[in-house]
Amino acid sequence: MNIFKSSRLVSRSLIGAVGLSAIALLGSPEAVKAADIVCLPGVDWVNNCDSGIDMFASTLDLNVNLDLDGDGIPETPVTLEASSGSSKTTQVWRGDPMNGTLQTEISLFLTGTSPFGDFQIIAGDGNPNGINDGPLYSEGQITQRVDDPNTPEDESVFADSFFDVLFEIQGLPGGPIRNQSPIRMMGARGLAGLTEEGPVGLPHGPFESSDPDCKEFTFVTVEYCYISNTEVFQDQDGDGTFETRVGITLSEQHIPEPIPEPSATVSLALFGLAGIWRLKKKHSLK
Ligand SMILES: [Ca+2]
Ligand SMILES: [Ca+2]
Ligand SMILES: [Ca+2]
Ligand SMILES: [Ca+2]
Repeated sequence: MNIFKSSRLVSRSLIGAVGLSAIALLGSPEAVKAADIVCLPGVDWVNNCDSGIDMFASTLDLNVNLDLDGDGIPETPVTLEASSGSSKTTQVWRGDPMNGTLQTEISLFLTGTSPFGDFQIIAGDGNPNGINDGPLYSEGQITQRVDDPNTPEDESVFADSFFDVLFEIQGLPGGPIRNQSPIRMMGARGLAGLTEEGPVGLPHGPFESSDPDCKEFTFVTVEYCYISNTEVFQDQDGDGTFETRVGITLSEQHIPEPIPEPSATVSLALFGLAGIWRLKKKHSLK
């Protein structure tokens, strides 16, 4: 009786394991082959994840309202689409797990073309190591979810993640701009594990954001969104502190981007947005 019970348990576990492997194989995009899984998916995965650094390509969509005439009132909305191309210039350090939480630090360098010309976005202190090494230090957390027994799915296979980001944008009129208060970029899906390319290459949880400015990208693994306004400043007297308010952010979305095919889709979408902006500008000048 006992033997029968335990053998049934074993076969159930085996079926479960085989089933999961089959799902993993079927559900895994090609990117998984290129990027090794470093934090294996499964229940309580965060606590089984060793520290390391993930490197990936990414795309950023930032809308900012600038005060170009200096009257204290932002009047010029600008869409800034930045990308690393296929370069893995976005890096995330993650520490060892502590009670279901990983400390993280992000560092990125992205470029794009705005109505004012080429621009660059830098975020983080440039040294992703969990230590504050400079004025743009940007930290975050990955936190294991707890299962809600009232829902059919096991939420403990997912983790929440966010980054508190300080950035600098170079190439806009009047010099570089920075935020003084970090913006919190929230993951719009539950993370199901990590590869050496961070969240890229693994299927994660369903898209959860109800924010209309947070766009769902079906070909990527997770979207990070923020819509609350954050003021941006310039260092107009050149003393190294950014004290002059020159605008306010309207929305921001950051996408770890699988490569190579989907980048073409993004480029097309960005080209379309840039075209719309130019048309609007042309129209408003008349
Ligand atoms: Ca103004
Ligand atoms: Ca650092
Ligand atoms: Ca549940
Ligand atoms: Ca200054």
